[in-house]
Amino acid sequence: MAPAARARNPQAKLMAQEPSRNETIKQASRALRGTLQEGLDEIASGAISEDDQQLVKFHGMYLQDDRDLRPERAKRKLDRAYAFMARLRIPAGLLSREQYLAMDRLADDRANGTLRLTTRQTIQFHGIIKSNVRAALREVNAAMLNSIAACGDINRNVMATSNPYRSAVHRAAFETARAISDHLLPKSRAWYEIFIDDEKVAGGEPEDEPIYGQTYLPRKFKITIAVPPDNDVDAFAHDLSFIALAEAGRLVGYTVVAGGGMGATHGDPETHPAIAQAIGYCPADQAVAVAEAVVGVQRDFGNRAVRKRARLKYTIEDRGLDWFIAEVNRRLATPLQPARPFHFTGNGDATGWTSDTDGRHHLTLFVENGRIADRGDWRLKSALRTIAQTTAGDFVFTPNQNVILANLTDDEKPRVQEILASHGVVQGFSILRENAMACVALPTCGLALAESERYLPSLITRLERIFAENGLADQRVTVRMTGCPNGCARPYLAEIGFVGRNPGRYNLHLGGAADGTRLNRLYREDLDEADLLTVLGKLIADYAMKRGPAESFGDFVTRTGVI
Ligand code: SRM
Ligand code: SF4
Repeated sequence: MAPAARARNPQAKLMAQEPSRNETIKQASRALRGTLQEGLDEIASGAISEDDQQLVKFHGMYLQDDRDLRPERAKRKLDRAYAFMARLRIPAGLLSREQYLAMDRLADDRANGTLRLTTRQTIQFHGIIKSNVRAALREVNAAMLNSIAACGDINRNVMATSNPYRSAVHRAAFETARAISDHLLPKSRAWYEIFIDDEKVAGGEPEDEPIYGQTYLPRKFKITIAVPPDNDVDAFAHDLSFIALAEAGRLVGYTVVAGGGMGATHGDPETHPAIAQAIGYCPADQAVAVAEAVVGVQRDFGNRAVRKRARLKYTIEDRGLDWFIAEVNRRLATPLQPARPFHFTGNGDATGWTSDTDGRHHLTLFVENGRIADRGDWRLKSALRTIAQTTAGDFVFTPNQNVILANLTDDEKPRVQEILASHGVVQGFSILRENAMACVALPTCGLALAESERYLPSLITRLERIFAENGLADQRVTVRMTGCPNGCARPYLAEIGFVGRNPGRYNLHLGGAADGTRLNRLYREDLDEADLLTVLGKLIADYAMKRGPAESFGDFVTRTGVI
């Protein structure tokens, strides 16, 4: 095509661009093997090659280093303190107590002694040194778990509104999450071969990948199932979400929304967060087919040249929603029907005890920023271990980094209460803290520009004071912080979002909806703590005086034109 014609046609321009380096790595990887075997066996360094660092993500791991130790090690001319982060695939966040106990042990024996609950209903381990990687994954495998495709350019862990024990509809949503997760797993046996010592595939030939092909997807891909009125999964933040429609206590179908995503880069207007848009409705038994069709469109049309523009949200933006819906329908035996209405009331977790109609009890336990550890008098890790050892309940991880101790009997309920109390795990946090989330950031995240998990708790203490001084101690407001603009704690959907810009400095975003259906907007850039508190102090005082009845903070700043 002539250059002039190409300039008028952005897609032709895209196709004319060279594929990114990652595309070449995937293509040459023999279904995600690369030289990972050799790299793990090599003992001279705690790291692996750069190409293998990209491939190991498909197996649920990242090579990281302890950034706190960087300056001192550099001074002493030492290599970085390398270690791996491993993320499990746990569809809808459900673990048996035996599985939880195995992961609790693994954290102590092979990682840094803590478990990190993520914003996508799973566990991360940090600090696994190279010589421990295989042993760690063998323990994961022995517990009937894996980390396959937990990271990488592929469909990740599938989320669903928490706790399948809550109702038949929740159970059905959970089953859908599991079915989609299984269906979209890669066929490659590389994970078993490299880490678990599986037999080599006959002739060492790479497997076919009927859904993905040898270059998998252009970028990560994320799916959730939401059961209204709860939007705990933040359905609009992901590439693809299914919003359940229930009739007479049965899940009958899903409104499908696509093209959400949080990631952005400071100062790059080509990148931005986006909320997913409705593309139609499907009966419940077609959800897997719809997921495969949407994945197929993104596989074929996603941007494989510029990784920053490679998510589904940009494919839809570049080609248009109508084109996208038509392309999805072309791949389905039965086209999508018009989207059905849905109503959400919030995107947080309600902490505390609930009981279901079978007389079982469930405790949603607040875990600050998802970190399960023993710290001083707060011995959460030991408490959860003891609960797993002495009750028969399950563990459900929530999209808000909390844990539900689920399916407990009448006898077990008081035992759980006793165990928590005797380990110093008393709840009763402010509603502000319970609705706050921070991403991991420093010291492990290689992309962090500022603190997040280690800083948010103290900032919340200061904000609690401001809310209390204004008579708003019981006001629910979502606060989310990330150490960089990638958006791992979904800060652009929060009523108050802090996005790391520089050490100790954050962009302030305001105006998300309390039910997660509206993006917030950038209000002020690069503020330190003193400025953040001054700016927010004034806005919170205004809110206390001028808000409408039951008006949320996010709605107030939007209505009054603050942003
Ligand atoms: Fe994330 C990259 C942690 C949920 C958007 N994310 C990372 C990495 C792996 C850093 C890296 O690439 O080197 C972080 C590892 C930190 C560490 O030390 O553990 C990281 N992301 C996390 C977790 C653990 C945050 C948490 O505190 O819970 C979450 C793990 C989820 C899981 O279990 O799978 C996590 N990440 C998210 C979410 C939220 C979600 O999906 O609901 C998002 C925004 C939604 C989205 O995908 O658009 C998110 N993470 C990113 C991005 C930006 C992607 C983009 O489209 O631009 C990156 C950077 C990248 O991919 O290049 C990233
Ligand atoms: Fe790291 Fe940024 Fe994600 Fe936080 S938001 S975990 S700093 S990539």
